[in-house]
Amino acid sequence: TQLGEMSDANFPKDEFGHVYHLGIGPGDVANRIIMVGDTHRAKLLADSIEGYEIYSDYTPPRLFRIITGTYKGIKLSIVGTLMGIANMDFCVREIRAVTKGPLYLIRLGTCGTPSDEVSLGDVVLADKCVGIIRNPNFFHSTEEEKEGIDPYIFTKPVEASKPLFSGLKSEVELCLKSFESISHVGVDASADSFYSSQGRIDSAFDDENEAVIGDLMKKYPETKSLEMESFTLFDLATCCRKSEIHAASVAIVIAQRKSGEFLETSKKVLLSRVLGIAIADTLVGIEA
Ligand code: R1P
Ligand code: URA
Repeated sequence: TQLGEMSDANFPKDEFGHVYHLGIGPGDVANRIIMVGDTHRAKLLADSIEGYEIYSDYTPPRLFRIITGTYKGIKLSIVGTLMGIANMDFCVREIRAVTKGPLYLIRLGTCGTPSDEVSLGDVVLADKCVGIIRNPNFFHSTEEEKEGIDPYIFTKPVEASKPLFSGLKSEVELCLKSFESISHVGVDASADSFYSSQGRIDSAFDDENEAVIGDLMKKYPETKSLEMESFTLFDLATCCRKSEIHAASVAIVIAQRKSGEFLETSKKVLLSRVLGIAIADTLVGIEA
């Protein structure tokens, strides 16, 4: 893709309709999309979904990755979104800007779990998401001002698209039948940091985060996953005014925060491949 000169400071596009950060234009991305944070996982899925015929694989200068092809005769994209709130925001808004009609977005992520009911290598399907935000006003206040200000803000929950969630749940349960892994339904908490707002202790920074996971579990006892993008995806999907966006999310548990264990890479890769196929089947199974 050759990007031209951008115009319009409000929503920059070039003369071909390419958007500024993803570098894609009309026709370059499908309305059914698998979203992953890791661009190598995007390629791994594209290579693992048998019968997926890739017709474009684009990495813009900002290093997102947009793979588009057909699966079972239906146009399907796999997008490497990179990590965090801002990157998911670029992806959802710029994909919305170059597509027409309903969008179906399913995120396949990795996550930590704060729950002792969930094991390494299990899978969490988010029926709703909350956000955890490190509150700068707390850290830049005097001791006196800090009274009544919380170091972390927990948002209200935002729900997954019900039909997409239930289709995804069936496909995920089916695909895990021959594995040790179990799928759980729960609240996903998407944090604005892998570290501070996920309760990781880092003596190099003033984070005041010893209580953040306990406070989260008090407020949302059904929390089963901790990651960094699904809340933004659900938030924007439900706030979209231009046609509908249906969003759902599933994550592989790679960090058990109570026991301190971390999943080995080969298991993460195997589960990614199997879940990628389950998500592709969910997306092409939708009657749009
Ligand atoms: C942090 O390691 C990253 O892993 C999780 C988090 O949401 C964050 O993006 O998801 P991905 O594996 O999809 O990137
Ligand atoms: N991704 C996260 O954001 N947190 C984890 O603990 C693991 C993956």
